[in-house]
Amino acid sequence: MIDKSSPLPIYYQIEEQLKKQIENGELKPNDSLPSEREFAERFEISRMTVRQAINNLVNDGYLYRQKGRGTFVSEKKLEQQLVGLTSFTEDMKARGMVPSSKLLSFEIIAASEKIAEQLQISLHAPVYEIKRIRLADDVPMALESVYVSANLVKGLTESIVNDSLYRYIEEELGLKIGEANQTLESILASETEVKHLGISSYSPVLLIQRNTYLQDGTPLEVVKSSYRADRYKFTINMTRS
Ligand code: 16G
Repeated sequence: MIDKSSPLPIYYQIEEQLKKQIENGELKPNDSLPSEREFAERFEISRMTVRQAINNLVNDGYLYRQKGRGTFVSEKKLEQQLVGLTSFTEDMKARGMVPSSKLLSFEIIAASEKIAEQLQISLHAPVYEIKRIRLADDVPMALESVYVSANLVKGLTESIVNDSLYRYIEEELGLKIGEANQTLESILASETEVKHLGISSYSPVLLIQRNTYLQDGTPLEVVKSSYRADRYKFTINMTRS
């Protein structure tokens, strides 16, 4: 399986072979990999070469290591198109997964200067602060904090936000969601994110900040979400003008 006379480096050949096995399902999520020593013996190559291939695959997210247990195949990342303005519930249902939320906090607070400015409401006006863990098929995917004006999004309850906020806003309140601005950046997970997302310390997370507006331009929500970088991949389609 390894061609030592090929101009392609051996570590690269191993990487490509493992990737192929992961992509065609021969190796499944959470399958364990043979040890570096077994690999090296099987292919008659140095352990250094095996380590290089495995390190690259770990860095690219195909494999993960567990201290004292070995190396395993990662779950496939969810691909999320950055086009339509969709809700978490819609995104998960569209891929046949069951969305759910674990409510961490739900309260009315007085708008801080920053939130008041973004929602264009007066300082200390009532604002719902909703903190949820968003899960797909019972696996935590993101930690999300949403701020909406209590005078605009009236009558919110815990059971509504345990279901879908966008569904309530559109179907029950009849408000028309128009557009959103969003930024996406990579950060290191905080202790809270590590705890609630079940990821290891020092993992990266994808921080998304969204400001959503109604069709008439009224600011609707200010959102901060941390998505698991090991489970999410965002895709964008671009057209050259
Ligand atoms: C998504 C949105 C968030 C919105 C929520 C509504 C991002 C980064 N955030 O998580 O802005 O509040 O969906 O979801 O995409 P829901 O209708 O399922 O409650």
